[in-house]
Amino acid sequence: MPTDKIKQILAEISSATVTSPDELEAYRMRFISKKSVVGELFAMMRDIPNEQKKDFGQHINGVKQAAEDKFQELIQALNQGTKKGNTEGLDLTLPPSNLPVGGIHPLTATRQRIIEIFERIGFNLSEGPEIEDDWHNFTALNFPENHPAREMQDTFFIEKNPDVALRTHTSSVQVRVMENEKPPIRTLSPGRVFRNEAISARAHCIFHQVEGLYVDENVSFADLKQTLYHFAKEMFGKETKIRFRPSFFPFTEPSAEIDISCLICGGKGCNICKGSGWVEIGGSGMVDPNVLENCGIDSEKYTGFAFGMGIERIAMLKYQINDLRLFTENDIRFLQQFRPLL
Ligand code: 2U9
Repeated sequence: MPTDKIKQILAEISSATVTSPDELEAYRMRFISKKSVVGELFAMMRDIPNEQKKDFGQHINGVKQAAEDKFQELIQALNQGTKKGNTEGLDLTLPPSNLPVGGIHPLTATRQRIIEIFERIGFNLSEGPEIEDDWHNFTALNFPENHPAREMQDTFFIEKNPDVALRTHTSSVQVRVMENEKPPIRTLSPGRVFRNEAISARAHCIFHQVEGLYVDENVSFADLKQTLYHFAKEMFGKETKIRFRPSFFPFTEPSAEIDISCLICGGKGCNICKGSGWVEIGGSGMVDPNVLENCGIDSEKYTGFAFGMGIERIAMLKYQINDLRLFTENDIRFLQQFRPLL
């Protein structure tokens, strides 16, 4: 019987002390865990002659008990030490290690950058309700009575009431600004909008828009072009070019879609811009005089330009994201890519 080994382990157990959780864990590993020295004693059992097995068994059970009793004693001593303020070796000024660091969501970062760019050239921010009435979402904006956007399949109406709907654009916020303020008006309205669409890689029923409005005397299409050119260069880089394609919206006349030169190929043509060298970032135009009048602004004296962009679209171009659903799925593998580098 390995009596010497047993004696030596018992002596080690009885003299053990710990001053930190790490030392307590080291004790547990040496005397309690499966791979401990006590575990090794149990493994020796099979080589002990049968007539000594009972005696040896009693001895090693005693060692096991002593190891466990001592373990409880050490836990208590360690707790007591901490309660009494025994902080020796503990540096409370050290920063915590391995704290998980979050990142800014790409939509938030994009919205913030857009706001920053327009605020620096004199636009203020305006907010308004997400649940809107027909006047602010459609009628004031010159939508004809029979416009398809007013249909149930395009707009979320609340309790089937045709006068209460989730706003389909943030232009409704700017109608409210024009109703309540006198020109000059230079305002930016970012916010959530809702359209009754099937969710796919390119469309969602809830998305984010930012719309801009500038109303004053002598505001011209040249001002619109220069403002959006400035935005494009600030947002996407100095070399970015911009072009306008004629379009139609009920609330602007003339209207134009805004393209920027492709960020990937610089305009040469690639699969992102489908070979055209241009990618669309939003729409714009001169505010229709009917809209100014609907909001109590004299269209003989004042003119204005307006523009709208999808924030998701801008973020997708900026960060080369190819599926809109990634923004809302909260997949940590996607979000982690926007963590700050430490
Ligand atoms: C007022 C008058 C006019 C805002 C404008 C657009 C053109 C436009 C789309 C871009 C992509 C919406 O998110 S999107 O689907 N927007 O094309 N928006 S002009 O015009 C206004 C706004 C307010 C009072």
